[in-house]
Amino acid sequence: MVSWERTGKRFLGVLFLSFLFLGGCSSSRDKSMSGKKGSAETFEARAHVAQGAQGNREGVKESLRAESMPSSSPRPNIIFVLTDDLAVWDLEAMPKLKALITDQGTSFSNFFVNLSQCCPSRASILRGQYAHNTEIYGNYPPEGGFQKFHSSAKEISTVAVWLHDAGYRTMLAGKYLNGYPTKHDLRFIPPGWDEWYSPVKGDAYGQFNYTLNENGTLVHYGHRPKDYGTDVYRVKSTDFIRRMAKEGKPFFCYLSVYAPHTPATPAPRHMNLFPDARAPRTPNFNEEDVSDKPRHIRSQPLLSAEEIRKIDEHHRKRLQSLQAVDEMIEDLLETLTTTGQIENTYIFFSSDNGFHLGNHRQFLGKQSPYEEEMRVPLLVRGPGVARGRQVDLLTGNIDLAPTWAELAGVKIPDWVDGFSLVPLWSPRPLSSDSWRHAYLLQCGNPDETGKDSHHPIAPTWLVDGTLEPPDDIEELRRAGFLGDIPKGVFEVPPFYGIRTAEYTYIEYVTGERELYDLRRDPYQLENKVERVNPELVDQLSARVRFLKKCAGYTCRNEPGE
Ligand SMILES: [Ca+2]
Ligand SMILES: [Ca+2]
Repeated sequence: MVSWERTGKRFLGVLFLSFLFLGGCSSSRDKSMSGKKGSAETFEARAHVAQGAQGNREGVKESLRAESMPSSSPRPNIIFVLTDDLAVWDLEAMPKLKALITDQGTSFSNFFVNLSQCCPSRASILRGQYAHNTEIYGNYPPEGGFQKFHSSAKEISTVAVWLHDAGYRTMLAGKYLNGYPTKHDLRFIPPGWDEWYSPVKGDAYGQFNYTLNENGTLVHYGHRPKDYGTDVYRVKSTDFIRRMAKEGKPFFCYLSVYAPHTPATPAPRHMNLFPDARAPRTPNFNEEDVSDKPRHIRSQPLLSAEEIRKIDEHHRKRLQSLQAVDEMIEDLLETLTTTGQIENTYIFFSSDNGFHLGNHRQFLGKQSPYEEEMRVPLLVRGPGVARGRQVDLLTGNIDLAPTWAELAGVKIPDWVDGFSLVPLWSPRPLSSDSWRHAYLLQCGNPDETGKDSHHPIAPTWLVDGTLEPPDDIEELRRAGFLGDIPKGVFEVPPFYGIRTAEYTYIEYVTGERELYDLRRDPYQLENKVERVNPELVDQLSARVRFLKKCAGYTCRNEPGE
């Protein structure tokens, strides 16, 4: 039997950041940095990419646009299916998604989130910015949450607003931002959304017994099979598609399901599937030797047999909960076909963050800088999208909004940090020389971290049960951990770092660092930071320092590449 405390530590460790001391990161910038072309030529090419979508330059990107989107075509529809906490390996349990999207389009094999947590990632998706520019570093105020996004006026300019203002009909079904809405205004609809179906009360994460704000009207869903959340969001979306097809309006459908987030409730019809499934036993599962790792990992004992049993059980529920999403994909495609929209619609599939299941001795959760948490799938199908192509350039959640803006023919605001991905799936894709060479990774807000050693538990108004449950707190509630959070728990200290084609390099506020040579060590088993040439560490550190302060143009133009 696993002790409450042990399990509690595991949950808390992966779910909460803490406010620790800011470690000093000092190293001088090295001009040789990436070893790639470091010339004005590359800079120019990158500037070109950055500005191509604004339509004020001609060249490669513009010609690619012309090829992929003939100007005589009507503006394309865009559907975004956003799962919650889905990890790359979960796709193996989604055969319809593979047949209908992956095999018919382009998949991005190195697509990362900047911060592996729900609200920060979703804010980055909506605005095309890293967390230091959305200023959403967590799921709860004061670091983040819906309230901060709303009160800091970040909502005034999201991709929904851009597309709406350009004549698109925009619709969101499912999860918006953690902490939405305020209890003073359950009917609030953020700017830019023409249609809105998002939970405001009850147990949306549990998929039953919740209330949706449906365009300003509160509608309760109970515990009948047809109240199952994923199915409800599916019906809202297919109905929206049918109506838009009749009206002849281009549409943007943001379909944000809760699967496979904890508690990973499957639809009743899927409850008995995958009876023998086990969490992937990757080489880093229950990592044998963690002497190379930072203290918060090093201090974890090996997972017990009982903990591994729980991990496998949770994995089965996650896969079961994804079956309704897989069916939803089929229904979306069928609806697009019967309404004549399939040839003019882009479908994107992704996740807001990855998930670990026993990797590096971590029980269940996210937030760490490892591949299982930071890498998520991005699958795209649509007009002009190469079939069966895999793109391995570094891409991420800040690239979605500019991509959709370009597809819609909308000017991308200069402050957007990400790139449009459109050139990457075109017949003549960009070379790696003209693309980014590093993606910023982080947990929390390391540069503003205070001297207090522990992250505060969410304010009581967030856990009073009357609002959409913020996900992490809900996980704790279900696990029976609310009300008595132990001190001194396993925490992921805030960090900044980068993912390049070759390396993951991380600097924690504790002063600890991690460096993995991904070509030789894709499972991140050997932290090499003390064993490589210090010049390499200096170079990577300088790149972290640059990217963590970047904004707009500078994020798209890292010098020295
Ligand atoms: Ca999530
Ligand atoms: Ca190791």
